[in-house]
Amino acid sequence: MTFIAKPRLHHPTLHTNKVGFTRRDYEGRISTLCAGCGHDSISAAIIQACWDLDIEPHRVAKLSGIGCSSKTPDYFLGASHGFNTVHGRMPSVLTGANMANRSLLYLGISGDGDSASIGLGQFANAMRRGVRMAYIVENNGVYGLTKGQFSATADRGSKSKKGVVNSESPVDLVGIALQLGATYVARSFSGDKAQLVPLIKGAMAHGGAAFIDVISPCVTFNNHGGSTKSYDYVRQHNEAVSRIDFMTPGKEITTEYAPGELVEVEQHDGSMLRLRKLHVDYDPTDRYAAIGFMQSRAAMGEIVTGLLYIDPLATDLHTSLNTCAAPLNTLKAAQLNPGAKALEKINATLR
Ligand SMILES: Cc1ncc(C[n+]2csc(CCOP(=O)(O)OP(=O)(O)O)c2C)c(N)n1
Ligand code: SF4
Ligand SMILES: [Mg+2]
Repeated sequence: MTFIAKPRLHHPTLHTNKVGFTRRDYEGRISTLCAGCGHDSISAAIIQACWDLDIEPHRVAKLSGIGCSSKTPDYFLGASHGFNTVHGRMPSVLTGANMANRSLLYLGISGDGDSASIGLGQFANAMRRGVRMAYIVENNGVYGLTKGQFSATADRGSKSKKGVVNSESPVDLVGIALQLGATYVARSFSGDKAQLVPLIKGAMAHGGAAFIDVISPCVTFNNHGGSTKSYDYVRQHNEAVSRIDFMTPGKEITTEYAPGELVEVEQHDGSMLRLRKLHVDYDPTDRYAAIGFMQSRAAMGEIVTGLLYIDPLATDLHTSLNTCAAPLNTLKAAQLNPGAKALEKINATLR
């Protein structure tokens, strides 16, 4: 495996954020992906979002599966915790880590093959359980790493690089996330950083399961005329439901004078999502309307992007399981083993 070491020297005048890090401190190794791969733009958006949010890199745990997309955590947040799992198994490893230590921010990175093909069951259950995380699928409609076979998100009728027509129906991860109870659901495009960065910030600050499907063209195997995941196709069919700003708590809220209605949605940590609706009748807090809107637009050949659904009062798996607040590795022996009397009390409730 090849990788090029990045020079560690920082220019002394580089601007630092509130927690004292430069933007370069949020970078990783130099990418070995194909030049122009959409996945690299997503890495850049994650770097920007975490730097803007003043997140200390050691507070983030980034987990992924297998694929070109799942390689990308090596290219951002080099000082964060990382775990590259087995193909399609990232959600269960992330769930376990989250249960053991809720003090970290969990970032799940996956591909369409990783989450919609081999890992579909894992993806569905992580959404259903409400694991608190920002789960990003870098969706190119193919298995890039294994040379461009159709993945389960490839649209029916789309063509492979060699002209083979896909005859199977696609898995829509956004639809599944909405149906199974995810409390923050968005779709974006790797080529639209202005939309993607605030969506990632919102997901990182969200109090439950946040999912972002990012269409991310594979320039080597899926960027031709018959593809519905190419740069040209997505640019021509992109239909944004909202323009989004993210405000960190305490920051002065500036006013914008753009036309259209403005909705402000408070996140669990007090930060504010400001949605400038482009469709005045679109309500991002109505789960069922979001499903209907997305499906009707998909039938017209449009790719709906933006924040599709948010539950501002979201809770997570820790709340439903009533787990202890402290990370398990900080518990003392007496807390882990409270003794015979406490055990007798528990047993009494089960008789
Ligand atoms: C259990 C298992 N099955 C199959 C593979 C082979 N494999 C590696 S990556 C991959 C598909 C990756 O596709 P995707 O998740 O869409 O990532 P991309 O490369 O397109 O970013 C496959 C099938 C594997 N590594 N492990
Ligand atoms: S094969 Fe496709 S997905 Fe993989 S790095 Fe190259 S362009 Fe990106
Ligand atoms: Mg893929």
